[in-house]
Amino acid sequence: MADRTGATDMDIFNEPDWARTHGHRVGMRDKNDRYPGMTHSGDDWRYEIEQEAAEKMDELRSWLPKETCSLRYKDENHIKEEQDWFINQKKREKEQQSHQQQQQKEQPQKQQQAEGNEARGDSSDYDKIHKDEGSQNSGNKYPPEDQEFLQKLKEEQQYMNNLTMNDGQGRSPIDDTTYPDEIDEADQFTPDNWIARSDRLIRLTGKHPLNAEANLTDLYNAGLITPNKLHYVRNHGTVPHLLWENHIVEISAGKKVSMTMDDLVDKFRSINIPILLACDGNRRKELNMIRQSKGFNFGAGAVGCAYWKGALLRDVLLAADVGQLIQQNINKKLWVNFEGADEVTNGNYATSIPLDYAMDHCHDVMLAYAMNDFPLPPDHGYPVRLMVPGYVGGRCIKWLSKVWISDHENDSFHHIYDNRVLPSFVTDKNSEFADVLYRHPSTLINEQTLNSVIVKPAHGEKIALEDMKKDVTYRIEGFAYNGGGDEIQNVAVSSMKGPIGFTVSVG
Ligand SMILES: Nc1nc2c(c(=O)[nH]1)N[C@H]1C(S)=C(S)[C@@H](COP(=O)(O)O)O[C@H]1N2
Ligand SMILES: [Mo]
Repeated sequence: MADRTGATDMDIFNEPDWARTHGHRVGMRDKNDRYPGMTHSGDDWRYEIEQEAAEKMDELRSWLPKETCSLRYKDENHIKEEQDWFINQKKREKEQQSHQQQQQKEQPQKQQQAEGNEARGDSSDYDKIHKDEGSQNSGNKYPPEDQEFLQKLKEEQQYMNNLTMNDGQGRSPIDDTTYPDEIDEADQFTPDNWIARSDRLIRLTGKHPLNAEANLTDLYNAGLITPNKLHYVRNHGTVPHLLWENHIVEISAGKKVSMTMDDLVDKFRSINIPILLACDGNRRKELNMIRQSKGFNFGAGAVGCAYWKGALLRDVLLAADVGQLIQQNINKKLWVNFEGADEVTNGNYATSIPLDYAMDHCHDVMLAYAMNDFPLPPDHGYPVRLMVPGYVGGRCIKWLSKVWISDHENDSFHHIYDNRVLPSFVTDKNSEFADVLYRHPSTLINEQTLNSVIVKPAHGEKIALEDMKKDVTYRIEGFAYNGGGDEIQNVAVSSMKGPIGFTVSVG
C-alpha cells in the first residue's frame, strides 16, 4: 500500500517542530469570540490591538463620502436591507400601510381615553390600554407557555393553601427490611470490621474511615426519601462500638442529668419527620478541580433525606433545667455543645449551635434514635445522634455522648477547622490571618446552603444526535435543596453560555 502524503518517513522527518512554531495565534479566535489558548494574565494583548484597529477603522469610515464605498459599512446588511432593491421597496410600502392603519385605529381610542381620564382624573393611558386589551381577549392574552405556567401557579397555590400541619407522627415509606449482612472485604483489617455495610456505596477515601456516597442516579431513582443503604456516610474516624443497653448521654444545663436510651424513648414525646441531611462538602470534587481544597472529593451524592425519629432536644434540655440557666444569663449569648463518642485524631468530634436555635420549637432539633423507622445503623450514629433540620450535616453529631451549655462557641479542633468558608487567600492553618479567620463567627457554616444538581443527563451521558433530529424530547431531571427552612422557589437551567430561560417547577 502506498504511503499517504505526509506520512512517509521522510515527511515525518521533515515535519516542522509544532511545539515551537504554534506560538503565534493569528486567526485563533473561536466562534464564541474567545481565544482558546488564553490562559494567563497578559495574554489579552491581542484584544487591545484588535480594539485599536476597530477604532481606527471607524474613524476612517467617518471620513469616507456617503454611499461611495462598501468600506463605510461594517457588514453587508446595508446592501441587503437598505438599497433600493425591488423587494425592499415592496417591504417599505407594506410597513407604511400597516403603520397608517394602526394610527387610524388608535385615534378614536386615544380621544376617548383622554376624555375619560379628564373626567375621572385617575388611571393613566397605559393602564387603560392594557385593561381594554385584557377584557377584550383575556383567553389568549399570554403565549401558551405562560398560560401553562399560570395554570401551574394556580394549582400550586391551591395545593399550598390546603396543606395541613405535620403532626410529626409520620412513617417512612421505605419498607426495605433487609439489612446489609456481610462484612465487606475492604473492612477486614480496619477497626470497623464488625460493621456490615451496604455494597451500594462508593468509598471515597480508601478503606478507612468510611466516607462514601451512592451513585447519583441510584440515589435519585430511590425517590424523595433516601433508603438507609443509599444514605451517604461521613466519618472522621472509627465508629465507636456502642450498645443501646448501656449507652448514656450526659446532659449538663441548669443541672446534670444522665439519660439512658430508654429514658429518651420513654420520658419524652417523639417526632418522626423527614430531614434533609447534606455535608457542606457535597460536590467538593468540582471545587477541587478549580483549586484543591483540604477536603476529599465528594461527588454530588453527599446528601440524603430520611425519616428521623427522636426526642426533641428542647424537651430534654428543659428537663435538665435549662430554663433556670437562661434566666440567669438573660442578656448573654449561649451555645449548646455536643460531643460524639468517636475518638478522632484531634480529640473527640464536637461542635456547638446557638442555644436559641435549639430552643425554638419550630426547628425540631432532635436527639434521633431511628432512621426510616429502624434503629440507627452504626455508621449513622447508633444508638443516638443529633439532628438539626436546616443546618449542615457537620453539626449533626453522631454517637452523641455529651451535651452542655456554654457562653462561648465550642473550641474543639473540628469545630474550628471544619465546616467553614474562608477567603481564598488563607491557604494554611498557620498564618495569623488563619488564626483569626478560623475562629471568626462569620466564617462558620451553620445553615445549609442552597444547592441544585442535575441527575439526568448523568455525567458523561450522551444524547444521540439521531434522537434530536427525530424531535425526541429529553426530560432534564435533578434535585435542589436549601437550608434554614427556606423553600426552593425556582430552578433555572442554563447552557454553558448563560441562562436559556427555563423556569422549572419544583415539588
Ligand atoms: N461524632 C461524629 N459526628 C459527626 C461526624 C463525625 O465524624 N463524628 N461527621 C459529621 C459530618 S461532617 C457529617 S456531613 C454528618 C454525616 O452524617 P452521616 O454519616 O449519617 O451521613 O455527620 C456529622 N457528625
Ligand atoms: Mo460534613
